[in-house]
Amino acid sequence: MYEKLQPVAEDPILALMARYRCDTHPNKLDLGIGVYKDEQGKTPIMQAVSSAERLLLAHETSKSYIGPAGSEGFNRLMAQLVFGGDHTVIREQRVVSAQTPGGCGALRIGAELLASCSPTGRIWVSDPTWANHRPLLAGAGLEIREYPYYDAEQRTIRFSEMIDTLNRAEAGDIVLLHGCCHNPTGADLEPAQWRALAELIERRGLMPFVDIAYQGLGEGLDEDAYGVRYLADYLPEMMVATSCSKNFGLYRERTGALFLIGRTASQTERAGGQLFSRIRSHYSMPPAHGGAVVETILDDPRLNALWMSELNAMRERIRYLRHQLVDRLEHAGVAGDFRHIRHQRGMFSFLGIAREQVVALRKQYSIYLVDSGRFNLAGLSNRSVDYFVDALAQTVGT
Ligand code: PLP
Ligand code: TYF
Repeated sequence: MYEKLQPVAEDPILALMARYRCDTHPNKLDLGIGVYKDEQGKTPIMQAVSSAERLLLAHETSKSYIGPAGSEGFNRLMAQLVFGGDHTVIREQRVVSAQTPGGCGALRIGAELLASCSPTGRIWVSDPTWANHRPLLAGAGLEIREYPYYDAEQRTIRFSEMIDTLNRAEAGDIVLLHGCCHNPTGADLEPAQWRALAELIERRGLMPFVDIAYQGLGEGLDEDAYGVRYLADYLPEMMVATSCSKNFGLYRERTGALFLIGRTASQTERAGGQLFSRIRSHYSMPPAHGGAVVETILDDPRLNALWMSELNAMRERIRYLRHQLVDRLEHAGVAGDFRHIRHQRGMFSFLGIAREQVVALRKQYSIYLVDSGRFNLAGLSNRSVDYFVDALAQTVGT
């Protein structure tokens, strides 16, 4: 039976990670996959996470099933983290939460439910967007359309073109938005742009689906949630996918959450039933461990403070590296305009170099970036930034 199956293209980002692991160059540099690294190039377990795991090991009493929604405590605390403790949607009981296997699980289940109720079955995604959005959303049966987002020449958001395109979307169409730290561009909407977008979404009868996978890694936990909180305030309905992979460093534990917001408490509850039914038919229920770690941290003032200080340190290191890199590129006189890297947010920016130059960096210097020229700032260190700048000077010229 399997002989009928055709070979399939690998996930380009995961493939890059595998190639990096096999590379033996002493100065090899992984700026590909979006994983945080420290000054030593390691992705450490956060101390708050290790402490929570020790507590769980000492006090956990059962591994029995928990149910399709996952842990009630995790869901409550995550809704507070994303929306803010006293948000209207929480007070009015207009949010149903589900613990999911990572942000990917949340995106897929959200898409499954939306595909069954959107009258058009269409979703608009930014051009460009995270490559994984396509299989996750189209796999659920949604038809994908693109709205203009990033101007690679000007290194700015094409906001008026984005608005013009979405103004032509049909009522019932879904719009996927990156809550913060846009992947792959690093270019985020400003508060005034979120407000204009909310007005458009309401006027056109569109359904927002916000993917917020990097809360706390841009400007701060509250600042990064401005857009998602504003939309939740302004609009009657929406869907939100979040992830604990980056801000809790729980990547392989597959920990995330999906939030469904409805018009009224009773409608939300009914839609939630449908959501849990989709979960049952996909994977029955989420893995427990990552969610238990997050719940333990968010529920304990001491661990919560430790986690926030670790998260702040990660964010500040990325911001420092953004400035370090641009300072050194400018000092070395590397050809090109890199100023956008200073003020963009999160792990990623585009370098703005050609694909051949990306390939040359990989072949000649063992420096790994995604073919588009997207690179992960958190993969750099004080030590490696000079190697990177020298390699760029050789590859693109001065
Ligand atoms: N959404 C975006 C834009 C991402 O970059 C990621 C991943 O890193 C995710 C969602 C979800 O990731 P995970 O499934 O590992 O939580
Ligand atoms: O864009 C990235 O690098 C991260 C990590 O299939 C990632 O979002 C990449 C590919 C993938 C899952 C996670």
